[in-house]
This record gives sequence, C-alpha cells and structure tokens, in this order.
Amino acid sequence: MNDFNEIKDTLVNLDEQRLLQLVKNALENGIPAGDILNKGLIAGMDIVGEKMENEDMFIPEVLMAAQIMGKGVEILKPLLGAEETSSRGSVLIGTVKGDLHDIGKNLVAMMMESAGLVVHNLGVDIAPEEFVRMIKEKNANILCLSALLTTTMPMMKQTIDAVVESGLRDQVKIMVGGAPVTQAFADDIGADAFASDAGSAAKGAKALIN
Ligand code: B1M
Repeated sequence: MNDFNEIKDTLVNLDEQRLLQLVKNALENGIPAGDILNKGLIAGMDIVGEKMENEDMFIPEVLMAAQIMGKGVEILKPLLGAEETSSRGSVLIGTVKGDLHDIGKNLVAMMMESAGLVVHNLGVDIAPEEFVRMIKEKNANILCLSALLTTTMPMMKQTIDAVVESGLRDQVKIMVGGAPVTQAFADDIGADAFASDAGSAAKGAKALIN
C-alpha cells in the first residue's frame, strides 16, 4: 500500500515532521495501528539496517531514525494490543550487557503492559548480576531478555546461568527474543520460551503465567 511505502521512505529520509503526519493520516484513514507499525515503521527500519550494513547510512543517522521511529510508535501506542487486563504477572525486561538496542525491547514491554502485565523495564546494557538483583527486588515471575547482536547473544546464556546460580531459577520463567535469536538458540541456552515479535511475546508471557 502506498501509505506504507511513503512511511518507509520518510523514515529512511529522516523527515520527522512528515513521518508523524503520515502516521496520523494513516490512522485517520482507518489503517490499523499494527499494520502501520509492522508494514511502515518496522519495515522502514529494516531498510535503515540494510543501508547501515552497506555503509549508505551511518550510526548518527541510524540513531536519528530510531528516535523518529520512537515518536511514531508513541502515536500508535494507545491503539496497539488493547487486550483485556486480567493477568497480574510481574515481568522484568532488559537488553543484555553489551547491547544498546532498545526499540524492539520497548515494543515488547509496551505490548505486555497493554496485555495487563506489570512490566519493569530495566533498559539496555544490563549485566547478569543486575538482572538477578532486580528479580529479587521486584519479585518477578517472568524475565525477558533482548539481544540484537550476534556478539551479545552469549550474554543471554550468561544471564540465565547467573539466575541458576542465584537459586532463583524456579521462581522465574525466562523468555528470550531479538532479531538474531531463534527457538533453537532459546532451547540451547535453557530459556523457557522464545518470541519472534512483540505480539507473540505478550501472548507467550500470559501463557507462561497461566
Ligand atoms: Co544496530 N545493528 N548496531 N544500531 N541496528 C543491527 C541490529 C544490525 C542487524 C544492522 C546491520 O548491520 N544490518 C547489526 C547487527 C549485526 C549482527 O550482530 N549480526 C547492528 C550493528 C552491527 C550495530 C553496531 C555494532 C554498529 C557499530 O557500532 N558498528 C552498534 C552496536 C551498539 C551496541 O549495541 N553495543 C549498533 C548501534 C545501533 C544504534 C545505536 C545506532 C541503533 C540502536 C538505537 C536504539 O535501539 N535505541 C541501531 C539500530 C537502530 C539498528 C537497526 C537498524 C534496527 C534495530 C531495530 O530497532 N529494529 C538494526 C537492523 C535491523 O534490525 N533491521 C541494527 C526494529 C525493532 C522493532 O525490531 O529490535 O528486531 P527488533 O525487535 C523485534 C523482535 O526482534 C522482537 O520483538 C520486536 C518487535 O516486534 N524482540 C523481542 C526484540 N526483543 C525481544 C525480547 C523478547 C521477545 C521478543 O523477550 C522476550
């Protein structure tokens, strides 16, 4: 659809005002918020990623695209994943140590909140011992780990190992996700669940609680 191409192009061209206008227009035209997110903003960010890989875009520009995307997501937020709010699980979510990517992780947190879960979003670059400390402090029953880099995926295993060593493994279900993460990897490192996107992460978390 034309709206999606324009949203993608505008994100890649870092035209914030136009992008936000296009997102609002798309909503006014009855396009579902989830489609605007997935087929517009996330698809646009994929192009940014390809350009980054080919050195057609550089870190400061990618960072700007990420910030602009975040503002687009803010507009969509109230309309995404409006589910019933019955579950009261306590979720701890963060991006593992060494990894600064947070857009996907924040989307997961947002979808989980709108699914009725209490979410403690720790941020990025979180060390295993910090996750362990926060599981205790927040009495969490689900731990969600995000990683976007192949080089930080092993930190997911180190985090799970730290949880095991702390004696808290029986208290929390652990879910992992992020672009390079797969179900096979999740199984390998001893996670309880894997989610490929924010919607299935929210559904998966509710299933883990029940
Ligand atoms: Co980075 N980066 N980056 N980057 N960056 C990628 C990931 C990369 C694929 C780009 C590329 O080369 N094509 C590549 C990784 C290659 C690899 O490891 N195989 C890469 C690289 C190399 C790097 C640097 C090393 C670059 C450098 O410095 N030379 C550097 C590393 C910094 C660090 O972390 N230590 C770096 C830096 C950055 C920025 C800071 C500039 C910026 C991040 C800004 C921010 O997040 N605030 C950035 C960005 C924006 C990207 C791309 C372009 C976009 C990521 C994104 O936000 N996608 C990315 C390329 C790409 O993915 N297309 C790239 C949109 C987001 C909605 O999707 O995060 O996949 P995603 O989240 C999804 C799912 O994965 C899932 O649900 C989300 C929503 O549906 N999900 C979970 C995510 N977390 C989950 C947790 C769960 C469940 C599901 O828990 C249960």
